[in-house]
Amino acid sequence: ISQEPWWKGSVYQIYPASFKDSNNDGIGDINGVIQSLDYIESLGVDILWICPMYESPQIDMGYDIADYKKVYGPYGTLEDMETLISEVHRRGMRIILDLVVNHTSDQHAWFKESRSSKCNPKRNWYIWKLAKYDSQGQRRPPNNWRSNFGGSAWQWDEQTQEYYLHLFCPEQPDLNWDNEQTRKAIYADAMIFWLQKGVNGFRIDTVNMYSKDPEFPDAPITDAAAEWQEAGLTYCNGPRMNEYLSEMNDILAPYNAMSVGECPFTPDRDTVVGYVSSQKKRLNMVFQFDAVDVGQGKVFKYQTEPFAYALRDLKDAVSRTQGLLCGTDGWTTTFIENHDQARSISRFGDDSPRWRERSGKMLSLLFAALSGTLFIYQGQEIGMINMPSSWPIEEYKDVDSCNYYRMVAERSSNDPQQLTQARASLQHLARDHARTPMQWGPSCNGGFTDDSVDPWMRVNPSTAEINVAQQTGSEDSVLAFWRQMLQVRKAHSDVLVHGIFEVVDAANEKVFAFVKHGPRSKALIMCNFSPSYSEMPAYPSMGKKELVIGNVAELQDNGVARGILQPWEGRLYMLS
Ligand code: TEU
Ligand code: CA
Repeated sequence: ISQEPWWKGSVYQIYPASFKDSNNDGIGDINGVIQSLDYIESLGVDILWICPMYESPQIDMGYDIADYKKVYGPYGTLEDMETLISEVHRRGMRIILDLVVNHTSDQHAWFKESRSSKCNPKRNWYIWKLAKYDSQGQRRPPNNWRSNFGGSAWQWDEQTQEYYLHLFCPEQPDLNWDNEQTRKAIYADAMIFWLQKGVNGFRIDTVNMYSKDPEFPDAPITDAAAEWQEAGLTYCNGPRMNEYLSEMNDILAPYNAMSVGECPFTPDRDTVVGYVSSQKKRLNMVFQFDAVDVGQGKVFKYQTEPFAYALRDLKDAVSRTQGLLCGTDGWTTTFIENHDQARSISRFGDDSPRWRERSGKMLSLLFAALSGTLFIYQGQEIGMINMPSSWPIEEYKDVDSCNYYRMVAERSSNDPQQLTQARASLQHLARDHARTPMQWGPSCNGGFTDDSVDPWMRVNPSTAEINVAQQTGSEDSVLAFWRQMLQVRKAHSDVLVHGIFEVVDAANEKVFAFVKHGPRSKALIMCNFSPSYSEMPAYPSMGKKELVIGNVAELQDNGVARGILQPWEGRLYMLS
């Protein structure tokens, strides 16, 4: 298996602002990552993914880049990045960066030029359009698209009297990929500059948004009461996507670099297969949103009450992304957390003190038994959970959360009941839950920064019980389980990393069971998504059945003989 491409290994994702503050200014930094490399290596991961650490006004936590070739001051310097790259390599691991090139910051020199006048040579580097006028003569944007962070996706520019497109914040203007000069500049600054410094590839932000339909058509109306419509299906996967991805691949290939593209709003399997097929040479793999979208609202992701979801939906989501390996030459990914998602234990497990460890281990067992490249998000390996419900709304810092809350306030004229509901939705799903500082130890700032300092986001008080220091010394911690699970994954990679997924007893509302088919053997995985005892689904297996790993100690297990799973129990058997 050693001739396998290295990018089929496991990835650990780092959010620099919240990982480790090495100089006690309350903000995580590159040095903090360097200091933690032994810890990261000890998990058994192969690749580090560093979220944006570039120069940025931080309107969207660095996904608004002002200079691709500079490092954001509070995070460190270019030299720190060079040290990080070589220290990662010295440990036999690889490092990938976030490539955010659908948009820049409005503070990027390119945009400053572009907006300065209609005849500036960079005018065409962004997407500028004339206003429309309605029957009353009112100025209107070119179409009805809603931005990902709420409001119109078009911003009026007084100086030059045109609108520019921003699929995210107004401070994140979309680049015009149809302009070849722009693409060349993107490749030079954002890709080649870093590849030459030794980075091993990129996680590519919103990769399927680069090419837009040149007609910029209105999106279908899904929310009749609203002015702006959800438009993802309209603006994603435009006509020149494949061309652009091939071009990017030509940049990456000489460096043997990895590419994983974020691919929201793509229900069509053939489109995805086209992106990840190895023979087509576009992307190595993509992140599909199927699993992390389970339980989110259809019109607004936060509008979901009640917060229940059907286990069937999670099974279907996993089946779809795992299915990319069936009958194709493509590759896939497996993950349930990242910096844009609330904590998985709080969403899909049970974050009460009684069950959080066990349900966290069960989720680890499930997602690390799936095929594709595995992504683990910082803090997931110790079972971090959502922020406490007692925290006031002021503790939410994410632009998406803040915009959503403000929208509800405006729409309802501050109706207390609706505000309470919005608050509850954010408590369940906000991106902020992934962004509270990493919990290294039990002290009040969790060892992320000195206790005398005010960290940029408040440390989750659960750090008293959920932290690296405590779990490092314990054999049955969530951390120990993840390490073990990563070993199991490596030892049985033909089945767990490469195997073909088959769901068992799909209709079962409590147990998520599946088989992974490898060339020589099979694995059977069973996870009880409920706080009560559940029967193991029947799976006819002739030969030997060996329990490889489970999250309930054998000794206290008296149910197995009767075919019973304990609350939140997960088991992985090898069948031969
Ligand atoms: O996310 C893009 C994306 O499609 C969404 O999941 C987005 O997080 C969601 O619509 C917001 O609620 C990427 C990054 O991962 C995210 O952090 C950035 O904010 C975004 O792109 C813009 O660069
Ligand atoms: Ca710092």
